[in-house]
Amino acid sequence: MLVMGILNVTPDSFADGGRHNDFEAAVARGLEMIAEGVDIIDIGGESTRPGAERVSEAEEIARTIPVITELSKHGATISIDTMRASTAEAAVKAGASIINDVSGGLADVAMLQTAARLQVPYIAMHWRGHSKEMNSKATYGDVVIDVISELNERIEAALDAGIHRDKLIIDPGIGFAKEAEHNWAIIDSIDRIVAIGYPVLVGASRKRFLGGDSPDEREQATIELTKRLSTTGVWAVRVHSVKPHKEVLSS
Ligand code: PMM
Repeated sequence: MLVMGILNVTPDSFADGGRHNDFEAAVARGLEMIAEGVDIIDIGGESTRPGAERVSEAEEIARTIPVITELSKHGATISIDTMRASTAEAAVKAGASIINDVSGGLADVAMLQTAARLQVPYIAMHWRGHSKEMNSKATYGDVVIDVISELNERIEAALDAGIHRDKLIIDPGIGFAKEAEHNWAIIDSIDRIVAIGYPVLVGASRKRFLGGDSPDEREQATIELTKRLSTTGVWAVRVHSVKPHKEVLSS
């Protein structure tokens, strides 16, 4: 299982407190992740925290592109965490080689065709709406069945837009329009998401449903979860701390 390291270049990221919000700090953290053996660095300039305001395209590009340019010089495999086709395209030109779209093509009508044209791997996440409205959309009949069916719709849309089958990766969108019970139900049935037949990415790192009273407790819970997922056929986990995850995977 691969480890995707999170590099949020945002001043308001809930999980890292915005510590990496400037270029120098972001590059330093990226280099540290490379030294720790990260497989993919996921660079994002827009917070998707519940309730978060959107940032402009210009701001998103200004935050992410210089960091991508610099870290790609060091041989890192980089994904761009964006819902915008324009940002995705600028990022790929700057050296990113994977598009990570939390909206699965729903936020920007140009995204799927852009990903198809750029011919890079495309991660389609299960998503029901922007951060400001997603908490009100956490209603499911059977969450696993509903997520699978909505992911299948996004897979169809991606294939129709010309994304090659081999370039598609799916993600159940832990914490996006989901209550704690929904997140756990998906994790308990992750084999059914894997059975859809595409590589699966899981992003649960330090998210609220993990419980715990401190960031430290959530970090421990994240590492436990990585260990659990490593035997399920999941392709990669998207995590804040690289080293403990690499360690738990090699132990
Ligand atoms: N979660 C966040 C941001 N991007 N991308 C994917 N593919 N999957 C996720 O679960 C995901 C994501 C929000 O978490 P963060 O603010 O800690 O980065």
